[in-house]
Amino acid sequence: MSPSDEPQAAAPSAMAISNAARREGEEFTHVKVDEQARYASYPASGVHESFMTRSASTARSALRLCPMRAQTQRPSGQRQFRQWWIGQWWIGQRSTTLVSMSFVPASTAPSVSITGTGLFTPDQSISNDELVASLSVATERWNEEHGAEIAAGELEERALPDGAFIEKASGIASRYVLDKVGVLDPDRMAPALETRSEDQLSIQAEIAVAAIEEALAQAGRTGADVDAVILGASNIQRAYPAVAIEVQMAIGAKGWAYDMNVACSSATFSIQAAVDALKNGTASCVVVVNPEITSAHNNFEMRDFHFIFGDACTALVLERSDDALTSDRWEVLGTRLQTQFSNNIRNDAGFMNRAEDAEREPHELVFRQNGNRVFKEVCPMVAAHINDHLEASGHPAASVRRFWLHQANLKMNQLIAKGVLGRVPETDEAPVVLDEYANTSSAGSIIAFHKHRADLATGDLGVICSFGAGYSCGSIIVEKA
Ligand code: CO8
Repeated sequence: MSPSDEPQAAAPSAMAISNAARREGEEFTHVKVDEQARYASYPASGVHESFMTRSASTARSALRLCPMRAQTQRPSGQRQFRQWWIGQWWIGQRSTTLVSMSFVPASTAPSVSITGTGLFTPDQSISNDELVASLSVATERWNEEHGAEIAAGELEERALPDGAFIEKASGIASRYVLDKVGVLDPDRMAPALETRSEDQLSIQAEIAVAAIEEALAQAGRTGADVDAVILGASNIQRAYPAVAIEVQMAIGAKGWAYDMNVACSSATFSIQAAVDALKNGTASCVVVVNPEITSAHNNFEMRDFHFIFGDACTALVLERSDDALTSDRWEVLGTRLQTQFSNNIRNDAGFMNRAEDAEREPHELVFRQNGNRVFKEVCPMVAAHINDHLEASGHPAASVRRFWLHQANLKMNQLIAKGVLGRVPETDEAPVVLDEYANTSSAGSIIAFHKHRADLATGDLGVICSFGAGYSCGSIIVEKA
């Protein structure tokens, strides 16, 4: 008898699940068996493995285990997943259901929702053509200035940038920056940002407040309702005091605030921290804010990097679902983070620079990467990450209506979505903002979520996913309430 001939274990009825749930001491008002998860996989390791072993002497007998999941809803409205295994033993055509194994205890932590999003977009934008024109001038000057070393073979001549390459290789057409004039000045190649005094709001705090105001308005909240601010970004304006604490003061929030940095994954990592704080009761209304001033640490002098990044700031309000004032609420069904060390994206600027024996090359103190290797290594990592997260949460990829992916490279996003869905995604399934915004580091996936969620309906599932330096990867499964 081949595995495909084996009879399938019968799905327990909703009534049976309900009864079993009651035996666990819980009351459920609604039980829905997730049919698509029924035979999705077999246990390959751990305690269940021994049950899978067939008897060598009785080829016509076998034991089969099926993973089962049910979505349940408590009288309070809180929804969650229950998992268990059902076993079936059969000899020839006769089968007996043997076990309905124990429930995995479901979390009793409260449900958490995203109740507002905000976006700050600088008012200055640079097209690929403008960027290429400026770098071409700078490159020709550099080659001229270093003509002798180039002729002596001590330095390599720098190649000119190409606008057609940029759009084809990355999908980026333009980017917003805080200061266009400084970036495009061939003698400067960096934004000209004012140095502010201690009694002025810092630039990073200022753009954070702008995004937060929009997010709070959506949530029907004011700064006085907030009792935690988590500021995540790929570079923070200063070492201390935390910019998050400055933002906390500026919006009139209570509680606590801190900065954190996981590069492009700073938003999803901050979301998980916010969700944890809300679930464990250490905060009741959390603002996550991602002010990315990438233009201040991008290398506009190198054609490999000059086109990649743009500035923007996103903000999210997270609250316990029961506390939400808005009906436009996105319940967080699960969060998952992953890191794996790599030198392929690196910036060595830091407080140790002035104490180091050897002076570092200027290009080491801004963004640099081996983009091709990042592309090849990160795409499979992220697709596997999302697949594992969805499977563990009981949501088949086909049930996900939208993926709000990190916005680094269009081809990367298509490859990742294909690795999850098994087909090329429709534009609608993995919306793109990088054509207009370029890579805004941690803000990218949240810009996509902010701009492309209004059309989804109650019950629609989505995944916010970031990835980048570290390597790091974070996914947040959300459901429109
Ligand atoms: N114009 C013309 N030619 C160019 C240009 C250009 N602008 N740039 C590169 N080339 C050339 C290269 O020199 C190379 O030439 P040759 O073959 O002679 O050596 C050729 O084009 C091909 O280069 P690549 O193989 O590098 O080209 P790819 O097809 O790989 O495309 C990309 C390059 C677009 C960079 C692509 O590799 C990519 O997008 N990779 C993924 C990158 C990524 O996602 N990185 C994540 C970084 S974001 C992050 O983690 C946050 C960090 C913190 C934020 C920092 C803010 C500043």
